[in-house]
Amino acid sequence: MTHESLPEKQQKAQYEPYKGPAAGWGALKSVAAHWLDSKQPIKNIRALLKTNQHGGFDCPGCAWGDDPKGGRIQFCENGAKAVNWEATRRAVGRDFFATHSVSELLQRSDHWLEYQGRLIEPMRYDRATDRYRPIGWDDAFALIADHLHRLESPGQAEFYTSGRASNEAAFLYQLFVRAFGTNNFPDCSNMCHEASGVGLSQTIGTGKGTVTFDDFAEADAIFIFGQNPGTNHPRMLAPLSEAVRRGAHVVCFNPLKERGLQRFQDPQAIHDMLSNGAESTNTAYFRPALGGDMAAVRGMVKCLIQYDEQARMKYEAPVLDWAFIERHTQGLEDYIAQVKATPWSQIETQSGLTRVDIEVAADIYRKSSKVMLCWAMGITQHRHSVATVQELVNLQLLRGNIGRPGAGLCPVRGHSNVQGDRTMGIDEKAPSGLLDALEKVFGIAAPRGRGHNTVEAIDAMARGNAKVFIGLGGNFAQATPDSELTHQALTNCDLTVQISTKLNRSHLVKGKEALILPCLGRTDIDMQASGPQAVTVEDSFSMIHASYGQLPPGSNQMKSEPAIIAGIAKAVLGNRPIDWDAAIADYGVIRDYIARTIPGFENFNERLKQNGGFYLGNAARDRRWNTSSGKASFSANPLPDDLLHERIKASGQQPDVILQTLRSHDQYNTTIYGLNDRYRGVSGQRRVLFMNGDDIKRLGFAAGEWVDITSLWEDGRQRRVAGFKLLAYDVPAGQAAAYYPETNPLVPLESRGTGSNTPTSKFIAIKLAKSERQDRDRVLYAG
Ligand SMILES: Nc1nc2c(c(=O)[nH]1)N[C@H]1C(S)=C(S)[C@@H](COP(=O)(O)OP(=O)(O)OC[C@H]3O[C@@H](n4cnc5c(=O)[nH]c(N)nc54)[C@H](O)[C@@H]3O)O[C@H]1N2
Ligand SMILES: Nc1nc2c(c(=O)[nH]1)N[C@H]1C(S)=C(S)[C@@H](COP(=O)(O)OP(=O)(O)OC[C@H]3O[C@@H](n4cnc5c(=O)[nH]c(N)nc54)[C@H](O)[C@@H]3O)O[C@H]1N2
Ligand SMILES: [Mo]
Repeated sequence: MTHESLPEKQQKAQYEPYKGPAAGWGALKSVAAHWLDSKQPIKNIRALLKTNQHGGFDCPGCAWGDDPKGGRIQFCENGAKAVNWEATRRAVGRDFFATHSVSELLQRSDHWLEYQGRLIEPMRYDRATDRYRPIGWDDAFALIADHLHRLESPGQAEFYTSGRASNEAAFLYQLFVRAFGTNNFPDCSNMCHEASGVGLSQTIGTGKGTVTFDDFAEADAIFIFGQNPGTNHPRMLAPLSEAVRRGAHVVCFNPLKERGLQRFQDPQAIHDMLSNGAESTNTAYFRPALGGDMAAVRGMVKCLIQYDEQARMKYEAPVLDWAFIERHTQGLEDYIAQVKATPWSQIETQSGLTRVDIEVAADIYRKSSKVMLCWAMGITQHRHSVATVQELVNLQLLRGNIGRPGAGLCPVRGHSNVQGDRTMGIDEKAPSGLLDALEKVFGIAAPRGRGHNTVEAIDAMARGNAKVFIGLGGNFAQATPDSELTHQALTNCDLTVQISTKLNRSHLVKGKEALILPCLGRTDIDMQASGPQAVTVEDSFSMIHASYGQLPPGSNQMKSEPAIIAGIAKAVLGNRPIDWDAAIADYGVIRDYIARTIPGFENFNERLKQNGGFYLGNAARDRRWNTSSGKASFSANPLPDDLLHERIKASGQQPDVILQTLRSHDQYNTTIYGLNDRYRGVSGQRRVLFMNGDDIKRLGFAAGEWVDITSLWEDGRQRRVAGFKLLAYDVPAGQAAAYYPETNPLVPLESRGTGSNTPTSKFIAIKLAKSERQDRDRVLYAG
C-alpha cells in the first residue's frame, strides 16, 4: 500500500463555467469515482443502500431529514462521498507513523492527510523522535486521568465536540465532564448555527426549527437565505423540485448564483436527470450584499405593513394575521416603530438590493398563505446574525407563519447530529433544568457557572488558562478562526487528545503531550458485550432514529466513541456516577439514562423500534411559547449602523472587498475529498479567489493573477494568506469568496457575532497584493 497516492495530483487546474444542473448525471459519475477509490467498492455499494434506511445507518453527511415516504435510495452524491471516505480500506497505523515525523506531516495538505485512510490504533506523541508511537488503551486513559487530576481546577480543561457524535456518545461525554466539574463545552455549533439557537429561543422559546419534512409538500412559498443545498444538503433538492413542479414559489437570497438553487433536481429521480430538472417561473433569485439579509427582510416587512394599512383603509381583508398577533405575540408596537424608523435608503444600501427587488419578494410573501423560511451559514456567520434570525422570526409572526402545516422556520443544520448533541446537553450555558435533572438522577453536583464556547476556549488556551484539550471528533485546529493564534493556543496545552476517525491537522498542531484515539464511525459495526449496538441521532426536523453500522471495522484496536468516553471517565472518576462498563456493554442502558434525564425521551428504547424513528416535538410548532412572557416576541432590533466593525475601520485602511468563506462541492468542512468544485466550474485547485471582473480591474489586477490576502482588524496582528489565484466570477461588486479552511487564518478571533460568539466567517474585510509566491504547485498540494 502506498501512502503517496493522491488521484488529484495529476489533475490540471482549470476554470470553466458549469452549464449543467445540480445533481443528475454529473453527480452519478462522481459517486462512481468515489466508490472505486474507496478500495472496497462492492461492500460500499451494499453499505450505501443501507444509508438512512430503517435498520441501516444514518448518513454521516449532513443533518437533512429522511423522506418518511422515501424509497430504497436515500442518499445523495455527497452522502456517498462521506460514506466512501469513512469506509475506506486504507489505514493509518504504527507503520505509517514510523515513516512520517510530525514535522514532515505538517507540510502535507489537509487533503493528503485525510486521504491516507482510517486511524486504526491509539498513538502517543514521542518528543524524542518527533513521531507518534503506539500506546495501549489503558495507558492512554491513565495519561489523560493523570493530566486532568493535576489541574488546579476542572475549568482548565476544554472538552470539544463535533456534530457527528451520536446521542449516546454526547450524553456520556457531558455526564462525565459535568461530574468532573466543568461546563467547558466548546462545540462546532458555536461556529455554525449558534445564532439560530439564540435568536429562536429568545423569540419563540425553542432553539430549533419548527417544521418537519412533510411541510415542504404543503408550502406555497419556500424562501432560502444564505444556503447552498446543491452541495451541502443535496437531498433538499428533492422537495424543492417537487415544490416548483406543483407551482409553489421558491425564492432565494444568495449573492452567488448557486447552481442547485437555479435548477431544482431531485438527486434520486431519473426523470429529472433526463429533463434537466424542474425550472419554473415561480422562482425568484435575489443577490444581496454580504450581511445584507436583515435589511432585505426589514424592507419586506416595511412593504407588508404598508400593504396592510392600505388594505384596511379600503376595508379589504388585512394582510397581517391580526388574530394570531393578538393571541400569540408581544412587542409588535415597538417593532413597528423600529421598522418605520428604518429609512428605505439605509435598507437599499445595506441590502445591496433595490426597493423594487424587495417589493417583488414582499409580494410573493404576501400572496402565499403558507410560507417556510430556510437558512444556513450565509445568515449565521455574521456579526448581526442573531438580529437577522430574529428579523426572520418577525416576518413570520406578522402573518402567523409558525405552527401551521406548510409554514415555519427551518434553520438547516450542518453536521448529521449537531442538533442532537445540543439536545443531549453539549452546551456551555446549559439550561438549569438539565443540570437539576443530572443532579437528581446521578447525584452529582453539576457545575452551575457558564463554561467556555469555542472562541473562549481558544482564548483560555492561548493565555495558558486552559491546559488540557480533548476533542470528541472534528478538526479544531482547522475549523476555528485566526489559525495562527489558534495553533499557538493548542501547542500551549500540556495535553491534547483527539478522538478521531481520520488523520487531520489537529493531530499535528498539538500540545506538549498528545494522543490520537481512533474511533468507529457511523458505517462501522459496533460490537459490544451484548451484541452489535445501535446509536441514535436527531436530524434537522427533530426526528430521532437509530443507526446501525454495517461494515466490519478495519482493526480490533479501534473503539466506539461511547467506549472511549467511558474509558476516560472510569480512569478519572472510577465507577462514579455510573457503572461505565455496564453502559458500554449495552447502549440501551445509556438510553435509559437519557430517558430519565432529557425531556421528550420517555420510553426511548421502546419508541426507537418504530420505522423512521420518532418525532421529538416542538412546542412552538404547537404554538406553545416557552418564553418568559408565554408569547412569541417581536424583536425591535435596529439595523446595524455600519456593517464594517469599528476595529476594521480603526485599522485605518479601506477594504478592497469583503470576503466570505464557503464550501466547495468536494469537501466536508475541513475534510477535503478532492480539488474540484463542479458547479462553480473549478477543477484541480482550491487556492482561488472568486471576484467580480470589474473589481479585479479596479484594483489593478488581471484575472488569473496570483494574490496574497490580508485581512483588516485593528489589534497589531497581521493576518495573511499567500498565493491565491484570481477568478473572474459572477459575484456582486465589492464581494469576494474563497474556500474554508484555507482562509481561516484571516478571520480575527475577536470578530464575532453579537450574542452568538460565532466567528464572522462570511464577512471579512480584506486587501489584496500581488503574490510573491513562486511555488504554486506546492501551495496547491501541500498548503
Ligand atoms: N457536502 C457537504 N455537505 C455539508 C457540509 C460540507 O462541508 N460538505 N457541511 C455541513 C455543515 S457543518 C454545514 S453548517 C452546512 C453548511 O451549508 P451552507 O450554509 O450551504 O454552507 P456554505 O458553503 O458556508 O454556504 C453558504 C452559502 O451562503 C451564501 N452566503 C454567504 N454570505 C451570505 C450572506 O450574507 N447572505 C446570503 N443571503 N447568502 C450568503 C454563500 O454564497 C453560500 O451559497 O452544510 C453541511 N453539509
Ligand atoms: N472560515 C470558516 N470556518 C468555518 C466555517 C465556515 O463556513 N468558514 N464553518 C464552521 C462550521 S459550520 C462548522 S460545523 C465547523 C466544523 O468543525 P469540525 O466539526 O471540528 O470539523 P470537521 O471538518 O467536520 O471535522 C473533520 C474531522 O472529524 C473527524 N471525524 C469524522 N467522522 C468522525 C466520527 O464519526 N467520529 C469522530 N470522533 N471523529 C470523526 C475526522 O478525523 C475528520 O478529520 O467549522 C466551522 N468553521
Ligand atoms: Mo456546521
